[in-house]
Amino acid sequence: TFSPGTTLTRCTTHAVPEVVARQHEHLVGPHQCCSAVVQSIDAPVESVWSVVRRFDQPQTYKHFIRSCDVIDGDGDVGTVREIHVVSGLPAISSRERLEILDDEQHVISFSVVGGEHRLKNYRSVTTLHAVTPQPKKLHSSEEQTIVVESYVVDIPPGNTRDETRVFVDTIVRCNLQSLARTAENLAK
Ligand code: A9S
Repeated sequence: TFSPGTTLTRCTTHAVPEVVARQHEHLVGPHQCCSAVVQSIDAPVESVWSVVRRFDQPQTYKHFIRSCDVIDGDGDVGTVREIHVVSGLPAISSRERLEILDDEQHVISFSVVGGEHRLKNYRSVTTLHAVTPQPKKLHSSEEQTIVVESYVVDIPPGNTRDETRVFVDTIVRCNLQSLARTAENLAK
């Protein structure tokens, strides 16, 4: 995985606090690209986390996933799932390993370890951050969460860095917008 030209890259392009940026550093090889998507959600961090932490049920908010089976493990780090994808994407299935599940810091990370698709060596890190409400607005319904999701992936043969980023950013943005709707409805 270490090859000449591999750099430790901060994948957050947005201005995020130092503690957040540090969680989104990835080793990025010369034939890889990385990026990050930020989404704000009108729901408390624990509501959002209750959805995000379910490695066995990504289809709750990831609408490109048709089904998910746990192949190995019980939901802790090392658990492997196999997802099947809806039609219309250049993919059939993906095998994914849970790398980080931190219930205190609200961090989840998985890596792609197989499957029939073009995103080889995909790895993402998702972190949740509670937005401290203004003192006068101290109602639970007004608690907000910021989600930061960064990833690194091999640039597929025949594609450019930009094409890869546009493709993956679009999927991640769709997932996080759907996560926002899901968590906001839970909080109601
Ligand atoms: O599932 C995620 O969190 C993020 C992404 C980018 C997933 C991508 C994907 O599952 C498809 C949606 C099927 C698209 C994989 C691994 C490959 C694709 O081509």
